[in-house]
Amino acid sequence: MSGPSPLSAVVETALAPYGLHPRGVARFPDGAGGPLLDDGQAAGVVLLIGNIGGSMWQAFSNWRALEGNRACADPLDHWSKQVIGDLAAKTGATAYFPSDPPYQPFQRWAMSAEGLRASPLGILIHPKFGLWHGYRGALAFAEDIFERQNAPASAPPHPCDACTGRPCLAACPVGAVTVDRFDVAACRQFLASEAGREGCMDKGCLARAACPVGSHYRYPEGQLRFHMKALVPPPD
Ligand code: B12
Ligand code: SF4
Ligand code: SF4
Repeated sequence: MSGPSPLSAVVETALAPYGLHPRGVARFPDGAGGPLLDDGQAAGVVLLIGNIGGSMWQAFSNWRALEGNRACADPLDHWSKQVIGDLAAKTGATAYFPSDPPYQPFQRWAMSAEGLRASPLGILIHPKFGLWHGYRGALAFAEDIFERQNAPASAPPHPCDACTGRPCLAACPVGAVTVDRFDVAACRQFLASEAGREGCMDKGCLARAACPVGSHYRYPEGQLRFHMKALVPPPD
């Protein structure tokens, strides 16, 4: 197995205090299919950055508790842009963020980088971290400057293929999660009800919680509530 390239090590070390992790490299030979860099060139490579379980929650909460940050709208996006934007400036990368329109295909990049596949909830499932991981940004570079890890003999196992009973599908109180689609309207309607406020809004998505894979990485309660709040659009 080859060791990390110097840039991988720089990125990993810089992200560690924030509880963020490099989450694999998506490659675009000859720039085909990749995003554009700040200088208009096509990117050759994108390094994904994200959280694993509650890894970022303490650092983010500490930042959010500071006087000047308490009233910040979209605080997690703001924090991610500070941390990952700084790193982009230091490494000469173009930074991309998942919530910025036009939406970049973060999930497609992650599928290519780590061989992950989607669960019935639409969230990509990781064989070890289950549904408890997300993406906070990505660094795009012109050249493929990351060392290639030895390719695994086969794609990582997709946990949903071997899942008996698929408990995530049965756990949603309003049947919003099906194999074919995630019914956003039904989910949001339930979240606005009293049962929804006491259930998913307070404890996190019951369908996500029902998945047995990576339960050790389940988000802490504060993080679960934070993400659920973000799922409900503000009243008009
Ligand atoms: C719009 C959006 C939503 C919309 C979905 C509307 C819809 N039906 O399409 C809403 C607001 C409902 C939503 C909800 C959630 N989302 Co969302 N969402 C996005 C966002 C910002 C853009 C998706 C997109 O259009 N991409 C553009 C296309 C071109 O990219 P793509 O990779 O080629 O396309 C993939 C997705 O579109 C995906 N997809 C299609 N339909 C749906 C539906 C859902 C619910 C999801 C999650 C994905 C998904 O399939 C495509 C192929 O893989 C992405 C970030 C991003 N930039 O990708 C996050 C993202 C997909 N969401 C994410 C998450 C975690 C959630 C929630 C779980 C948030 C929460 N509350 O905790 C919920 C799911 C609710 C639940 N019950 O589980 C994560 C997924 C991480 C992962 N491990 O895969 C992402 C990547 C954001 C992140 N910061 O990590 N989301
Ligand atoms: S409960 Fe089963 S089908 Fe659902 S996400 Fe988890 S492994 Fe996949
Ligand atoms: S948040 Fe609640 S209503 Fe929405 S999909 Fe998850 S379990 Fe269903």
